[in-house]
Amino acid sequence: MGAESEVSFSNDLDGTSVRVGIIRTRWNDKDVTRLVAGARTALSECKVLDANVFETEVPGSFELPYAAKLLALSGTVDAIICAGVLVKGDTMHFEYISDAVSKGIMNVGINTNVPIVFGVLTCLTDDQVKARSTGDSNHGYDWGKTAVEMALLKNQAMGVGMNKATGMGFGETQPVKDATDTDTPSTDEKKRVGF
Ligand code: RBF
Repeated sequence: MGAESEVSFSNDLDGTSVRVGIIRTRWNDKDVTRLVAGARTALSECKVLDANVFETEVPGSFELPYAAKLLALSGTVDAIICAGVLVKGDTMHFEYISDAVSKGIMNVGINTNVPIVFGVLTCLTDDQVKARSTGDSNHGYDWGKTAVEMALLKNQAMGVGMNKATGMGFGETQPVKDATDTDTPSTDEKKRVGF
């Protein structure tokens, strides 16, 4: 069940040890419910346990970033999906909210170091909403896969669950060399990207 974006995901995403938070809006309830169901399908395909999925709700999309921040700071989840649907009306409301919510969600992820999935459809018409939240083009499915992929990426980068010195970086931690060490780095070492 891929979404219209046709982004591909590895079949090996293993969410066995991943905890996911879903924050969903009550605005556009039926559409958001379908999107969340799509996300949950993807999570269970990735072997995320039901017991490791925490779901809560907020009134509208504008409330998503704040609730995501609280959940991220709680330290209880490895990734968060913010799910909502914004539909353009007759005023500028849509533009302001869409802009604030997308930036707010991005900020929460960057500032709390918890991956946050932007699961908010910003549509001009109800038909556009349906086309992105039903059947084989349910974007919620991709959001579920994205949450697992980003949780695993973060845990790998932070060295979670690895029996080694942890650090902010991908790959193994390397000992610091002193000035007398003239060894040429191995090819493996050169390839490593660390922060
Ligand atoms: N919230 C949504 O999640 N989707 C919408 O399409 C939506 N449209 C709104 C339109 C108007 C005119 C107003 C006043 C609010 C709307 N909201 C919508 C709610 C908004 O995200 C938020 O919950 C409220 O503004 C309270 O902070």
